[in-house]
Amino acid sequence: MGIVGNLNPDQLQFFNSQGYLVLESFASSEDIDLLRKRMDQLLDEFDCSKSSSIFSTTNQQQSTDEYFFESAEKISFFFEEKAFDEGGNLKQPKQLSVNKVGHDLHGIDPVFKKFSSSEKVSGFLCSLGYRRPVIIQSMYIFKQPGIGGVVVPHQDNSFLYTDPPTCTGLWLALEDATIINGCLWAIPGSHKDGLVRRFIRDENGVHFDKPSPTYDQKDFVSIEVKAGSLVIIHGDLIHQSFENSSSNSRHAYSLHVVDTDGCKWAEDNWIRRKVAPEPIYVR
Ligand SMILES: O=C(O)CCC(=O)C(=O)O
Repeated sequence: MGIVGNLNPDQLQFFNSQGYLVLESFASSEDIDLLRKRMDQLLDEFDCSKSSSIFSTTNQQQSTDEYFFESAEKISFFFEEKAFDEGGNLKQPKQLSVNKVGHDLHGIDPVFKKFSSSEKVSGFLCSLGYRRPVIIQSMYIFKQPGIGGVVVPHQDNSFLYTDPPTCTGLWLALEDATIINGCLWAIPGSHKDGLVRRFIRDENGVHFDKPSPTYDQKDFVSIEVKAGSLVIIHGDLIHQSFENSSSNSRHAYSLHVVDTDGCKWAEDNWIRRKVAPEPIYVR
């Protein structure tokens, strides 16, 4: 079957000028139900006595360990920083303690794989000009009630660099995302200023090659969306999310896509896969 782009000119124009685009009702309530129920099962099966890896964007260097590196080709569980008491025990059930699950749900789990490689997704990647796109990582993000951690301002191209940069984030709301429960925020148009810094993996672990600039919070706009909406995020767009101090979670499924035609994957990215990911399509 031929590949036809499914973004209209107005949508493309918005994406090109603002650096993001919201596709409302992208996923049906059945899609959402399937993904959420599957995650419930994965969490039930997860033995949290065997891992206590934390995910933190404020303390990324210290919390990046072998468990994190190996997660590139696994389904791995990362806890919220505030999930533990002083004795190192979970303060609440594991279901309310996990920050995210990643980074190969799309490659390993049949339910997540089916959604991730669906024609809905490939259609707009085609509109965005991808020639041989691969999903390079996936994350189920919980933003847990009360303890859901902040995600500091960043650009996705910093973490998943190709030369030239080709990363796009696809962020699917599995619950309504609001200012109250920690929705995404972005600086519209910031993708036009290019990539600020890179997250490098070397023999000593990981580090950023430059310090983070200081951002003026007044420049960010909130991206409040209903469950089922997909937010397409340009790889150079500065975006963030705040802590969730509300009593409602804010689940999301996030995919990151890069091209593998016409660009080169950087060997010093944190992800080093033994098995190259399959393209979603080849143009
Ligand atoms: O879900 C969030 O709060 C942030 C996600 C994000 O920044 C990303 O997927 O690139």
